[in-house]
Amino acid sequence: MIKNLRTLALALVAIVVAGVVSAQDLSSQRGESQNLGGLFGEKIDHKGIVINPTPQHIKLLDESGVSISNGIVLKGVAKAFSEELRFLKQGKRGTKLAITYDKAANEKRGSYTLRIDRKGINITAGEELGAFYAIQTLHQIVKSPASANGTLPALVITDYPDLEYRGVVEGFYGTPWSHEVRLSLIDTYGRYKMNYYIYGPKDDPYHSSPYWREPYPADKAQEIRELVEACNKNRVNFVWAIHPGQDIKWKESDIQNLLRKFESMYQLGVRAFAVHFDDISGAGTNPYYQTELMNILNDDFVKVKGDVAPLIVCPTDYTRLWANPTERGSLVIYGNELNPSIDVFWTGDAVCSDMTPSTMEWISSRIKRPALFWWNYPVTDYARHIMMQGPVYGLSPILTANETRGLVSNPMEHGEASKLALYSVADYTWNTEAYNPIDSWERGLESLAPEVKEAYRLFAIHSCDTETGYRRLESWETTTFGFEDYTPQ
Ligand code: LOG
Repeated sequence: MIKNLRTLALALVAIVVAGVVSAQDLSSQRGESQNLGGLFGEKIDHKGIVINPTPQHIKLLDESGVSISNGIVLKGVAKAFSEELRFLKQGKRGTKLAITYDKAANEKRGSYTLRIDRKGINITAGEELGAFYAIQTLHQIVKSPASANGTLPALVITDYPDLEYRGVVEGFYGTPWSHEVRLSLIDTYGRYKMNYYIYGPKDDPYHSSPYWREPYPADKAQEIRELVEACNKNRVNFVWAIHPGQDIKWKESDIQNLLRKFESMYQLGVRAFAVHFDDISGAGTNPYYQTELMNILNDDFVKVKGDVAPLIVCPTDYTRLWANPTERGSLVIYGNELNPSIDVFWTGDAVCSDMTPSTMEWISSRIKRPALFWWNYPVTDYARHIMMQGPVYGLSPILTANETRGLVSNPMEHGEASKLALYSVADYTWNTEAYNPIDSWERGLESLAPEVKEAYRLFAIHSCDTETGYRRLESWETTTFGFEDYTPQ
């Protein structure tokens, strides 16, 4: 009887799962790379000072630490950051915290120096953004085990981001994130110095067909307004993307429709835009028309407004899997026609694949600029029964801003459960050379679930692989049931 009930329950689950998958079955496009190797790194002893993303340089000073038990006194421009510094007790007595701007120190946008010594806490930054990043670092030092007794370790951190784009593209099929989850994620981006949130959920009908021409209804418009505000607070660029290619008419009327839609988004506070031509068929795929449209949007919108960021475009040929490699291919046409200020997405040798020097070289030489990597990880819209909790790996540690504009991760429709992967995406994009997948993963588990880290880790280590397409190493500490013995059904 019990067995029958169990069989019935399993059958019901199977029906539900089958229903979900067939709603948007992407498995046919998964005849691609089967990567398993490449996971490296080991857990490091951070001596009680845990900072994510990993700073470029940390020097411990040979002196006693700085007490914050009596609170801190904000000096000079630091007063403007009292809200961001609310994790510290602020008053008229205590340790001094000063922020100084030094334009010469701004070779890389967002650079800063944080010095904690007997004179107090001193932040030097090229500009406001660097000061914000220094405060995120300080916050993590305050929460680190080494500071548990109310005394911060004496140290100097000199830091800056390696890549320009560090963030997220909400670009998956399936239920778009809820407003609450988006707001919570945006705070996470701020905490880990990620600076881009590209909004492009495939199943938002006002982003894609059939309603991309229409303005958002009032309640949804209000939500977008709030997302922009939350991003501004967290120094994240909110990029609103449109996906018009399936039914676009290459006529003046649709150019006007696009400009009108952009204007309505501008009114909601949006100051950065992208156009996605992925996953379409028919007339919309024409690379001459695509690039001409982008140039018009650049001339008639971006330049006219004056306060809008450079555009981003996702070509239809966004992967080497089907891109025509020749001089007559669409990517060379992009290279010749597209205004050089416009950034171009690339997903690599396959739809879901590693970011390697060779794939970046392949695309950049055609589009005549470094590409922006759209990383299809930890997205699971092609394997919806999986919860991706493994280490983030497959991202080359030798890539620099010369070879790529940066990387945005396309996460799972489960926003909260994507935070573990995003923790490490932030780590990699800030400091590519120091990136240590295993250590980053261990820190991520600890920071997300400090009270139940071991239980979370046990679950996570056995919940990594997609079982199809972009394979990921799983259960690697298990000796009784080796990964290589597993055969996907
Ligand atoms: C879509 C994306 C989807 C992803 C993973 C791009 C540029 N577009 O094959 O929306 O989440 O694959 O299934 C895609 O990757 N197309």
